[in-house]
Amino acid sequence: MKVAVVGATGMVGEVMLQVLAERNFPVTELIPVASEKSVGKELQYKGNTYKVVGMQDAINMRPDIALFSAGGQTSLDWAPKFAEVGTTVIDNSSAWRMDPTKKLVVPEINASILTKEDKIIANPNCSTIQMVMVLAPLHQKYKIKRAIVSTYQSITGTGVKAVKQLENEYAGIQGEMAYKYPIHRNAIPQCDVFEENGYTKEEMKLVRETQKIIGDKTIAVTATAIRIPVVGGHSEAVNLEFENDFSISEVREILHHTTGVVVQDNTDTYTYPMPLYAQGKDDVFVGRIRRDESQANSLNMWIVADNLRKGAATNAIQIAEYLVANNLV
Ligand code: 11C
Repeated sequence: MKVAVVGATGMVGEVMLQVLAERNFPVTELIPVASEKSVGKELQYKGNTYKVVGMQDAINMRPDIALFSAGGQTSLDWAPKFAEVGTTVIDNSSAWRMDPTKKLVVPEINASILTKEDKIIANPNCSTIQMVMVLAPLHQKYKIKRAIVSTYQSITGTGVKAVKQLENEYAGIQGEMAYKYPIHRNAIPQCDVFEENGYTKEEMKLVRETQKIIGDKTIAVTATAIRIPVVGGHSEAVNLEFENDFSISEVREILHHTTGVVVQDNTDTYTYPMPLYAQGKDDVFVGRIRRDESQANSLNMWIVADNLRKGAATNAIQIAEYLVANNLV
C-alpha cells in the first residue's frame, strides 16, 4: 500500500507513523505530508529517512490510503481532492463525522458498514471512541436508555502547544498559551469551542457520535468535558441507565470478552485504570464498575485510554487494516 500521512509532523501524525510501524502495516511507499512550512523536513520511519511533501505533490503520487490528521479545514479542502484520484481517506478531524454520506467507524463496532465506495471515512473523536468501545457491547445486551459522562481530558488532545504551555508553567516561564487559563494545578471546564446550546463542541461530539456509531438515536447522552493537566490519556466517569437489569459479574464478563477492552477492577488490590498507565497502549481500560444505588438498572464506571492511540492513530490504522483485509481499497 502507498500510504500518505497528512499532518505527519503533528502529535497524532507522529503516533500514526509509530503505530503503522509497530503493527507492520503493509506500507510499500510512505508519503509524509504537511503544510508548506514543514515541506522538506526530514522524518524517520522504520529506520529510513523521508522528506515531507506538500498536499498537491502527495495527490500527484496517488496514494492508496491517506491518513489525515491536519485539522478540520484542511480536511474539508483537501480530502475530496485525494478521493478524486482514487485515494481512500481516513480522516481524524471532526469535518466529516456527522455528514450523513460519510461513515463514522470504530472497527470493533461497525467496520462491517464499510464498502469500496467509501472514499472519505471519518475517525471519531478520542473521547467518544473510548466510551463507545465499552458502551456498545453493554447496549447490545441491556439496551442503554441514558448515558451521563464527565471527562477528564489530557492536554495532548489540544496538541503540542498545550504540552508546551504546561511545561512552561512547570518551569515558571511566560510563553504562548494554548488555553485561556493556566492548566498547571487547574481543571478547565472547556474542551473545544462553545455551541449555541451552552455545551462545548467536545461535549456534543460525545452525544452525536455515540448515537451514530452505535446506530441508535434513542440513546440519550449528556456530557461535561474537562481539561486537566495530564498527558497520558483521557479518563471518563460514566453513568449508564439500562432498559433491562444486569448483574455486575455479568457486566464484567461481557467487557472481559470484548476485544480491545481490558477490565481493571479490583478494589481489594486498588486496581483501576489510570492515564499514567494507559499511555502508549492501544486498549481501552475500564474499572470502578459498580451499581448506581440511587436508581434502577443503573451503573457507574471509569474508562481510560490513550487519546493519541485508540482515540486517534490506532483506530484510524485499524480502519485501514480492515479495508486491506477485506479488499476494500
Ligand atoms: C480534545 N478530543 O481532547 C479533542 C481532540 O474532534 O478530533 C480531538 C478533536 C477532534 O480536545
